[in-house]
Amino acid sequence: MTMRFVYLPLVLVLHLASMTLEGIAETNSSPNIVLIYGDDIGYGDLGCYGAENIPTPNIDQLAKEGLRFTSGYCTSATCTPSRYSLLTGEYAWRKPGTGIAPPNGSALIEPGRVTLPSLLKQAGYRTGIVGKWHLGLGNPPKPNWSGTIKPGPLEIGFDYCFLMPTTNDRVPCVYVEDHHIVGLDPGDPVDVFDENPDGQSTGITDRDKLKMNWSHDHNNSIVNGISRIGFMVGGHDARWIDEEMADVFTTKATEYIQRNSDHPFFLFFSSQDIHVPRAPNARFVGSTPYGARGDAVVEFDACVGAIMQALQVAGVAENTLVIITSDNGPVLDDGYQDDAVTKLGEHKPAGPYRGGKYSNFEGGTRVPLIVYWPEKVDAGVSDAIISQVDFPATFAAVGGATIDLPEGSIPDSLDLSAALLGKSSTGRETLVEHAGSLSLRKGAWKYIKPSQGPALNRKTNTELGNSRMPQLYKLDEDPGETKNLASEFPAKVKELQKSLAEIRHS
Ligand code: NG6
Ligand code: CA
Repeated sequence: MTMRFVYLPLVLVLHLASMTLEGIAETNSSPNIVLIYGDDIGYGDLGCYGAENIPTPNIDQLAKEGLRFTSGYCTSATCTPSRYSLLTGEYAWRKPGTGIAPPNGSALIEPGRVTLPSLLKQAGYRTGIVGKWHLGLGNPPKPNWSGTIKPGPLEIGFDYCFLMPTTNDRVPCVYVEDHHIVGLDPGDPVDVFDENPDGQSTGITDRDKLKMNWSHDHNNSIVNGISRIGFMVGGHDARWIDEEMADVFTTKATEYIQRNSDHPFFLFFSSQDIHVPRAPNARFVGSTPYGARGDAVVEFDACVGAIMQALQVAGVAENTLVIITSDNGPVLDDGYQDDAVTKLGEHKPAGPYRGGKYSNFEGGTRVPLIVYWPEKVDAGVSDAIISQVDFPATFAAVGGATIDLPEGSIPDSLDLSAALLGKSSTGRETLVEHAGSLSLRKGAWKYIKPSQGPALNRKTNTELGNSRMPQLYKLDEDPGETKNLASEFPAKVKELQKSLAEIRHS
């Protein structure tokens, strides 16, 4: 497949091809693209990013033979907005209502909109997602859980989905394949509520019977011995077993690869690891000194190994672009008592960075980013700044998408294919980071906009980076954001404030 451009009146033209990419398109049929997305995996959680005592041999191997980024970012310090940005190419903070989606949340991405999968579909790809969704399903007031669940991924460009609908700590605890709950007995329909509808036992009434105790919230319906956020009724035969989830997703991903190996495909493998409740399979329990949190990273690594194996078996490993990254930074106690805090020891989940999930500091959004494509990407380390909001334009370029974009499509997405594939060391000039406030990174400088939010998330013990005063940090000299230079460099503060305002209002 070759790269084609269609210039139509009244369409935005995405500037896709550098010479290098045209070269790729000439010599190569479109690569398969496999995006492996971790949940809450921090910058410092993988061996190749400095973690000790967490064996991640599969990922480390890809990092060694591929390209490892030091400035790869998700757009936001929580899941739903990061995923929204990744799929739409629009910074989520532009769109109200894209915060953490509740159990009954409706579809957040409008059907028919140009998205990462729709662009690849247009380029002739088959497009599938396996794993966590958390971008809402159905129309208001709530998804038709026991009927046809739509709109969802299939209405925004995926042609196959096998989903965990929200998060593993939220109901409903069932899998959804295409438009239906898997294994649902029609005589035992599923429904989901904010309030306890039937006086069922909960994490509060039956706390002593739980297999994993909660620490805050997470004390509603009990499924598989673990209490969750929200109440579900029905679907007893369809309920998942947390300890099997990674295997279920890996099997579905492997089958997807096998089914589509004769055709270019895009697979979004969206793992539940290492989000709470962390319940890795018994095979991984005890494989790190850090309890379930460390063991879940090892499980994630094993999923990566299984997917690479499936690509080998299908005979497509050489011409598949594999990207590994995460949806937000790390957190220890996110609602369950699972030893993540007590067994932390010397481990630094965010590496050298401050804060973590929910934080404006770098720990919130600077995440691992590894790119592996044996045919095209040389081994190395890149300091180019790349955001996941760039994935739609970038993957479209790699996949040779015909670009026919209605105005306003993927508005914040830059084609950084040359940087992603290691042909250029130049990434984004400016990057907006999103947590409680907004921050702007420009080169080594980072400005955090003043906000009224608390400095500390007391539940998770995360430094949030909120301050009523402007903050300015020089990340090359002070990666840990310890020294606020705002009063020393007022002109730099002004410059970054102006850039941020321009981007916000563009
Ligand atoms: C928060 C939950 C947290 C986690 C998060 C979503 C509370 C107090 N905390 O609201 O446990 O579920 O939502 O995580 O309920 S994310 O990675 O999907 O964004
Ligand atoms: Ca997450």
